[in-house]
Amino acid sequence: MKKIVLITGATSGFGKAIALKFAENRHKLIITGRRKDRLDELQKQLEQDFKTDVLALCFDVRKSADVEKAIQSLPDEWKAIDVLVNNAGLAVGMGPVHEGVLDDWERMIDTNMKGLLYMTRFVAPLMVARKKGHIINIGSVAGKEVYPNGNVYCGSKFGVDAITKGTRIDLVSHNIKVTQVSPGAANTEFSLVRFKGDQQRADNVYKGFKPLSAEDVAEVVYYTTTLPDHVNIADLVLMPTAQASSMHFHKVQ
Ligand code: NDP
Ligand code: 8X3
Repeated sequence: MKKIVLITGATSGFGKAIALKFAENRHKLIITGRRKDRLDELQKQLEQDFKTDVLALCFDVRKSADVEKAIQSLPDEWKAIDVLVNNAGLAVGMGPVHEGVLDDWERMIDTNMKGLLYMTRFVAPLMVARKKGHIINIGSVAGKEVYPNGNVYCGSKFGVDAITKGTRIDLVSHNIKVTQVSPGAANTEFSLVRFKGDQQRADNVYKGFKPLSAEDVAEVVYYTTTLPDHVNIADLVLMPTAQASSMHFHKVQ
């Protein structure tokens, strides 16, 4: 059955790969992000390569009024969202808490926690009304174990972990699946964003081992949507084989 799948942060990394994976399987897609040029390009690619219906919505998940407007603007036939992938997120900076940059903290908390909450707040009622749906939150190993200098990013992902559990409890009586997928190190634009455009520093993160790819994560996210109605993956942690915890890597230089 064709599903309507809404993916936040589809302009890059996991979100883009998840969009491609669902399109490959002929589902209808609502792709979102802030970079309109990338959204337009992806929409064209998905429509051409997979002949699937795609709707692109350009907005910032940190702005609750814009999130509400975007969801309200959906034509009725697109409001029957089957799967919401709350993927948009970022790390900004990395350093000890006493030297923390307040603006970096705001961006992480506002995007990773509040943005995810706004999306859920405006999409979940549509699912509740239909008595079906699946919300997939992208957490992180950083939401399972804190690592040095990761303080606020880790905190925001521990927040995602708690919000996912709470959402699952609140929506269980409405027949809505709530899943968290928590990846380890994956080579996307994540580190480039974290290190504010320093490509060399970003590349160093993935030196000496084979990180996850965006496609690896997309494969797992897609898998969680292929199970029978009565089966829900509550929490799934995936890491590169060369990673054992948020701090332990087997690197060969
Ligand atoms: P990328 O930087 O490649 O992608 C991040 C996406 O989030 C982009 O599409 C970006 O779109 C979107 N985004 C960021 N801020 C906003 C915002 N305010 N409003 C709307 N969209 C936004 O990184 P990843 O694909 O790696 O990251 C995706 C998710 O996975 C994040 O939640 C991240 O924390 C998590 N994660 C990443 C891991 C990794 O090692 N890469 C591991 C574990 C979890 P745009 O800029 O166009 O708005
Ligand atoms: C991203 C993975 O380990 O860089 O969430 O925090 S990590």
